[in-house]
Amino acid sequence: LSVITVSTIMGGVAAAAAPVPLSSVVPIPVSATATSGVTHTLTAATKIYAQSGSTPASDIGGYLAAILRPSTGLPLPVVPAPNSAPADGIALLLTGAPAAVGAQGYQLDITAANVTLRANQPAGLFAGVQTLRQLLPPAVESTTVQPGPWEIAGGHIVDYPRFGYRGAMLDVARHFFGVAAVRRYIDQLALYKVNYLHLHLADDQGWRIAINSWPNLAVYGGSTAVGGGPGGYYTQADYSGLVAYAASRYITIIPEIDMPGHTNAALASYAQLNCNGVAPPLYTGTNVGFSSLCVPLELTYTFIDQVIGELAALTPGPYLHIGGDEASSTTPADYTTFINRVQQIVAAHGKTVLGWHDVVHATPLPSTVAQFWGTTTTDSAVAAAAAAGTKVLMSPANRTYLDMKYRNNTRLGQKWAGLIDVNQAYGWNPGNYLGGVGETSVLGVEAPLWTETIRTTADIDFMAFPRLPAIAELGWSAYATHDLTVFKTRLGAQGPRWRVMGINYYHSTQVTWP
Ligand code: TNX
Repeated sequence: LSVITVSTIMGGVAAAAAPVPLSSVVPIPVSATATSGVTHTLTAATKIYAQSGSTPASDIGGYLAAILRPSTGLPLPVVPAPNSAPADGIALLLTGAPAAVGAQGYQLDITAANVTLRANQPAGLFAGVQTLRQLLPPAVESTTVQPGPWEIAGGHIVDYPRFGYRGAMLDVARHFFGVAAVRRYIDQLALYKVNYLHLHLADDQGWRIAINSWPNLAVYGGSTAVGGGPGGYYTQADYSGLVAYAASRYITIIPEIDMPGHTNAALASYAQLNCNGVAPPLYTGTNVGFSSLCVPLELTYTFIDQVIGELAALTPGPYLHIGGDEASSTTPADYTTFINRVQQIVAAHGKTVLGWHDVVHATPLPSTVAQFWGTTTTDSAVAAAAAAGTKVLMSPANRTYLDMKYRNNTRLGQKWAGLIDVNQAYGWNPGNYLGGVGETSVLGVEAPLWTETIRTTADIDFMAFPRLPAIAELGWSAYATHDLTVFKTRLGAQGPRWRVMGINYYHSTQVTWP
């Protein structure tokens, strides 16, 4: 493996002394073979050729051009590819990719004459574009013109994901994050081939999505946050805009309405949803487990049906997340009754249930996915569900929780699941971590960011970087490539790129930052 030499700092931006080696991409590709001595250089003559007749391919070409133009100052026109592979420029083709790369993978060939990216589906082209982006010098991420040269190391990459689901969760309920902050996070996720963004839209402290049939949820239930801030919510137009923006980055948004617990904001907004008919006050603390929807009340299910109906209509993706965690104010019998009924409501609206793994204590539908958030490597109820066919999304709290502190003195975050620095975030295997939940039961991995202590985009950056790329690599890269030392070299090499991008990352002492 070659050493990365990108760190000549001039005027605050790293100028490339040598092309970024193929071996430095995060997540590491399935296979990457360098062609020594060969580089491809972007010039004023470079064109981006997109598969003729494919709107997604030309949109991806436009996305790539929009990243490259400001820093390179090159025109980089996006034009239809000729029928045979073009002799020059960057080609984004939906022909000729190996079947083995599947729907999300790609093949990338870099020669002196051209760059040829091939995929079976647009999602694969998008993933390959992220690899290409990381192979350009960090300065390519700048929003102002930089000197170049814009060289890419020659070679051949074949790459596809280990798991189809690579996710991140953002809690917009404890503190609200507006459209711009979520877009910023979506763009960061895309760079590491994350393809699902789970939005935790409602909790005790806030309801963050307008529901036309129950308007007070957002207007009143969304009016505050942890610590008593002003809160906020997405209009349905805002939310649809986020869904579309994410889709343009090949990311599917999964909305979560957490229930029957974590529902104080809803209960405060409508007195009639409470068993005693009295609305509790809004809540701005950080306790959990004190609220519950009223399980015996028929109106509860009318309410859920209408909320789920509106959310389903806003959601092109397959999943709706129903929460189901920490329902300590609901009896076990009521919990089962409730979850089983809500699963039927979700199914009636044509969606697949995702729930925190507590839902396995009810009767999961065959399609229900359980998101494991425990801190142990054994859970007999989850293992039994997996044996019966339930798929598991892996978010072990002591590995993937981006709200855990890095070290005792980390200014932000919590410690209940332990401290999580890079070694801890990266050092596990999602495919055999939880007893009785083997690789074939694992849908994928997700890194949740709870926001009791997180208020700004700088805070999100700090908690997500560098741990999010570690979790993203566990989700994408074959376990045969798993190597902590080599990973940390590649991770450190991302630092200059994050500096150019203005990402406020944590300078983990477990990583050498060039
Ligand atoms: C537990 S993880 C929760 C959340 C908190 C988080 C804080 C889970 C399913 N529930 O309500 O925000 O801990 O780390």
